[in-house]
Amino acid sequence: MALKETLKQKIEEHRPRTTRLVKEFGKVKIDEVTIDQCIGGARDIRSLVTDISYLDPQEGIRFRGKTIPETFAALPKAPGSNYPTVESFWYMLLTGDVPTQAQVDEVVAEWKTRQEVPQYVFDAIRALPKDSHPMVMLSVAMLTLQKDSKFAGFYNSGKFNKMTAWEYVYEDASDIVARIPIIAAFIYNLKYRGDKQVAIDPKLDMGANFAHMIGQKEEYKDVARMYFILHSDHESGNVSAHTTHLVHSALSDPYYAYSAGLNGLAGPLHGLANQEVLDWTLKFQEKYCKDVEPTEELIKAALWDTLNAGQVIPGYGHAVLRKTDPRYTSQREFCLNTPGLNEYPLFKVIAKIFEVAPGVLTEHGKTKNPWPNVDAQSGVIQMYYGLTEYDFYTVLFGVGRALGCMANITWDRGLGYALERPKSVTTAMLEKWAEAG
Ligand code: NMX
Ligand code: MLT
Repeated sequence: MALKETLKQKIEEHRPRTTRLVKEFGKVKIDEVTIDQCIGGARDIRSLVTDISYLDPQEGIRFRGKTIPETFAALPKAPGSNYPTVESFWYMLLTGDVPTQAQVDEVVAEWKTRQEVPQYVFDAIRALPKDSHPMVMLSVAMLTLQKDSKFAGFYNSGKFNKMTAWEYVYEDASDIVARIPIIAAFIYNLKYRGDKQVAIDPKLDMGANFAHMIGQKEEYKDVARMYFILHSDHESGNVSAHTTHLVHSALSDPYYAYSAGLNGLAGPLHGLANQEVLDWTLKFQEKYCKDVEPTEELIKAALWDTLNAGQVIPGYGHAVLRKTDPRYTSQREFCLNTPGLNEYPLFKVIAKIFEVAPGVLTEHGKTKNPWPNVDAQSGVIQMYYGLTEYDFYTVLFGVGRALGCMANITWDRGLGYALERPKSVTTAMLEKWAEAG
């Protein structure tokens, strides 16, 4: 059965569960809200539902119930590779099932039919100032594509129907995940390779084709596959996924929704942290260890300099996680197991920071989680493979994150999730409740 048909069956099977919960158990309490949560970014309040992934504070992410090692082990591998294709992962995110090789081949073939990016998208990107941040270019590209949204077309057709609306989200979502690596490669080539554009290779899967289009070597194909899968989803409350969900809840189409999600990803406390990590580490190397090995003392001094200047240590801490991010561990293992990369001086610095930073952050005493997150380890791999333009790293994150955000809003529509509209209160109300205890 084709992916869309399987998904249709899954959504129809799932709908009665959601209906029953609302009708029969709608008033069962699952949480309560305190004043500090209300002022402090709604941290930990249980108020979103997704089955695509779940983040346990101690264990880290599970995609459709699978840990990262389980995910990589379960999915069919790309030809000649130890890593699965992004397409196979997309199938699993959407359906919850591990696809057969034949099902993967179908998705790879389906994406090929969706990959052609209209010329007006490239024209719009070219019209931007050349020194625009690449995340601006990616976000603008999403908005430029909006005029051809199939979901918006369905909404405006006068035949809009809540039961089938998800099918049009699926169409836009699939177009976005198939096209976003092509757009990202265009941006990369425009900004950093003197506009040397490379045509799609129709024989390659998504990750391999991205590597091909940005002029990368063979080994980078697995880096791209691993990177996009690891960055795909982190349950629903993170800024990019939540923004995408929120915007789509107004029935804004997937292009509007994901452009908004990307704008959130571009913040330094979220996806831009991968760029910040590289910037911080290279400046540290330049200032403290031009001709010497990075010692524990030097790293401690640099960390304290940053903290004393009132800044955060990029790549460390997390709103939910309370242990080392398994996405960090997975990428670290990739580094340790890759000859050359495991001896790369920048990897040694990153590894040394991992030894020192948690202690310093604990002594500093503010962060609830002194351990590294995904962004602390992703950039060094890119640098090693020659992708040195680190202001591009959040675009890579955005390509991966499209998978999770698009799978989520397809299901949002399938299950008819409501317009998101939490209630706000005033400070005076909080003060009154505070006095009343
Ligand atoms: N360095 C210094 N201080 C920190 C750090 C850090 N890495 N992490 C948290 N704190 C501070 C935080 O600023 C806050 O200070 P204050 O009370 O003065 O406002 C205090 O510790 C308590 O914060 P937490 O409750 O531990 O963290 P929160 O949930 O608010 O924020 C992050 C989570 C991820 C925004 C925060 O840890 C951070 O800023 N980390 C550095 C940026 C980063 O790596 N972001 C990427 C996250 C992953 N991603 O890809 O999105
Ligand atoms: C993410 O991948 O979205 C980040 O780790 C941030 C989060 O989960 O809040």
